Amino acid sequence: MPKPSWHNTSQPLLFPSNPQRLQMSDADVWFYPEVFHEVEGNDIFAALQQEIAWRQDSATIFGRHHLLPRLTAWYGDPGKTYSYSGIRMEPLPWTPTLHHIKAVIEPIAQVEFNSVLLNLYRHGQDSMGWHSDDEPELGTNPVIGSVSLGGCRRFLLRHKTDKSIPKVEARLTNGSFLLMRGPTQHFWQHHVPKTKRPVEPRINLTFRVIL
Ligand SMILES: O=C(O)CCC(=O)C(=O)O
Ligand SMILES: [Mn+2]
Repeated sequence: MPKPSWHNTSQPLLFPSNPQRLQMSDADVWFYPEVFHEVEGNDIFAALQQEIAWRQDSATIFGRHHLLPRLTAWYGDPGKTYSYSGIRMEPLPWTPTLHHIKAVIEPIAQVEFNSVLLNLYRHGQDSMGWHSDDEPELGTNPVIGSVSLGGCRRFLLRHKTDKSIPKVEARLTNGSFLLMRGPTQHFWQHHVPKTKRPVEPRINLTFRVIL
């Protein structure tokens, strides 16, 4: 199988593990169930749990501070600052584990990422509210490369304006990779709901290109 060129971003994705294109209008979303095998996924999870400087941030909503229902961290190239919900994050330098993950997913995404937001969902009550990854520093059509490790959580997408379009659900399993690109962030929001089911902790990494 020919290797995709770094510059040929219009090509469909040629890489491993049975990619599935999610059936969504106004969007370009691909799911790769097993970019990392289960054992490697577990090892990477353990390494990240140790080596990442996890922080408990709070967001300010209507003047009140709320703890985010998850731990977060921001890593990337120097100067790639990221702001959301009133939180400004300076990047920490790439770790060897992050370098490894980045090297695996970049040929799939055909993009060179320069930063990553990490989320640690400690238990089923940790979550992520509805949002789009559409901050101005991500440019017009952001490419978001999302790696999931550890416990499996539901990931839901809903169209922003056409309420007749049903929600789309993916189960983000250990070692999986979800790629969102093209107009997706203009038209769709996504979230990770809380669950009462017992779930293992989960780490999600969303690799991004900050302009
Ligand atoms: O945990 C996930 O799968 C989603 C994370 C996410 O949407 C984000 O970091 O912007
Ligand atoms: Mn997001």
